[in-house]
Amino acid sequence: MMNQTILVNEIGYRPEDPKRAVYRGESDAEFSVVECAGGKEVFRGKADFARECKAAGETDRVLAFDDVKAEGEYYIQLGEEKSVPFTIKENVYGDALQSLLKFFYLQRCGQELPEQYAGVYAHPACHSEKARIYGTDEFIDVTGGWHDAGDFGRYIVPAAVTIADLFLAMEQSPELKELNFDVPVDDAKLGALLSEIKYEIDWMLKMQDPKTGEVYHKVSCAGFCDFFMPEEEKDELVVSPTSYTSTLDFAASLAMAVKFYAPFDKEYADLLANASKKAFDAAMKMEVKGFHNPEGIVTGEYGDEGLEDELYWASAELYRAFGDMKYREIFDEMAYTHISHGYGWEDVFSFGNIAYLSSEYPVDERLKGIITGAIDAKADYLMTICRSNGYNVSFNEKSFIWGSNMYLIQNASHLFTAYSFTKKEEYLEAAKEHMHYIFGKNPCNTCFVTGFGTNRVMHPHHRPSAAKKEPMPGMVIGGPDSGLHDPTAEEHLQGKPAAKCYIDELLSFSTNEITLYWNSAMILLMTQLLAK
Ligand code: G3I
Ligand code: 9MR
Ligand code: ZN
Repeated sequence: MMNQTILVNEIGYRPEDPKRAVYRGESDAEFSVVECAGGKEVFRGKADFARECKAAGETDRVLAFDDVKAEGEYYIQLGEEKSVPFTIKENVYGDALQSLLKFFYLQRCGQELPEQYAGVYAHPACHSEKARIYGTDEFIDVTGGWHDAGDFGRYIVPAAVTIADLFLAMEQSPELKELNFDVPVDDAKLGALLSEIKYEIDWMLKMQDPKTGEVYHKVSCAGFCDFFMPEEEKDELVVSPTSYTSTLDFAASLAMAVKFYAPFDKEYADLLANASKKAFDAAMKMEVKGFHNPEGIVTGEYGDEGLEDELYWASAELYRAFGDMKYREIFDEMAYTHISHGYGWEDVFSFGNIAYLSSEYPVDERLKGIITGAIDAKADYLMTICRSNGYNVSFNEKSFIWGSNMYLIQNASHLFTAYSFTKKEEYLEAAKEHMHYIFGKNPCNTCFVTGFGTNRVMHPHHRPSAAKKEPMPGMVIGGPDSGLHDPTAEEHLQGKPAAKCYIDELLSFSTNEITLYWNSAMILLMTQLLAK
């Protein structure tokens, strides 16, 4: 089914949203929108002009059917070709959002997950032993938190950007704090999401060296284990050395957390604030260098050579949270020198921009204008790419790197941010097309959120899914990577157009894995696009 010629958001559309399918066939016949039940044609239209899409190696035309608004199940037909069925209804994305949120609970480490909530992925507590501080005979308790991805490592840098996305999502849609998503809520007064994030933060706090305030980069076994359930990984846990990036990302993300927990637990919020400030001060004394795996440790590195952005983010975030001019002076100087964008684990400038623009403490108004101008300029650039292809998405041949779906999702969030102060409708519409891309309207003809759509991902690179031979639902897949960064991709994807360098195979970790921060990016985008 992965090579259909009519591509749609395989979950569906909200009644008032623009509705565009992509047609990559040759016929110039009219197309119809047909009710699944009974086969009644409810709309007829024509494909628009042909667009060459080099990134996908195809010629695409757009099928617009905005006028179809009545709630129901439909498919599109053009000649002999049919799309998969899709739904039109107001809360069409509700199940997907809840599943994307439940994923964090299902990634919990150090706790038994009962069958009542975890179904086939239920397991006894895992990784409950103390971990060796690398190169010493000292062992510390770093239990808890969420497994990072398809592996069982727990890493501070991705953890920080994950909770940052979720905090921004709750700022965008405060009702997210009240949403239930079929998980046990540890602290009812917090609500499900803040309670779930606290499980991650409580682990992060254990990763801060109480003496120096520096933050250990990760805890994992020395290498990646086989494809079994987490409690079966019995090798010694090792806490890797502290790093500049983990210490600053820790400081920034905990500074964000303070305002969310303060209304419920002042003491806990103060603890977060002190940990954040202590980490920031510690980072100011650290050597500015990226993390590299120490000898004998070969799990995920999250190494990073661009090191401005972490200080850029942390200084803005701590200024927003605490108002001390020492933070703003650092940010102002950096921003006047160089403004950039990025929300990924490697590039966190955008978190800094948003923190500065959202600050209630006084900021440099001229700088604020420069930042919003830079955001709009980047959005304008992204639109030049969107307009060039039938998917109306900001991808070109160079876009398909490891975790490309996240970068496309974050481009959409960038477009939404720019829309929020420019009100340029084209930005909002293109941002929605990126969501449609993830849910199936893409050159791979795949719904990139497990458990949803018709053309589903069945073999994600995710150890519990592999162990149970059942893809865990609600996980955003990394997507095409034209760098062919794993042996399976190298074997099967040679010569494919960049946008089609994806394979639904367990061992293709560079195209078919899942991570905390791919889910959190999607949750942020969905709350931005679905806000009332
Ligand atoms: O940013 C550059 C880009 O400028 C350049 O054009 C492109 C060329 O290929 O490379 C880009 O860098 C890539 C980077 O991802 C983009 O974020 C690197 O090549 C690529 O090696 C790097 O891959 C990372 C991967 O770990 C290997 O380090 C992924 O981002 C990251 O998501 C992934 O994270 C892993 C953890 O280590 C372990 N847990 C699973 C998790 C997901 O796969
Ligand atoms: O499963 C690991 C995945 O989480 C990482 O993203 C990936 C790259 O670091 O490595 C995967 O582990 C593979 C290892 O790198 C090489 N041997 C096979 C492992 C399982 O695919
Ligand atoms: Zn675990």
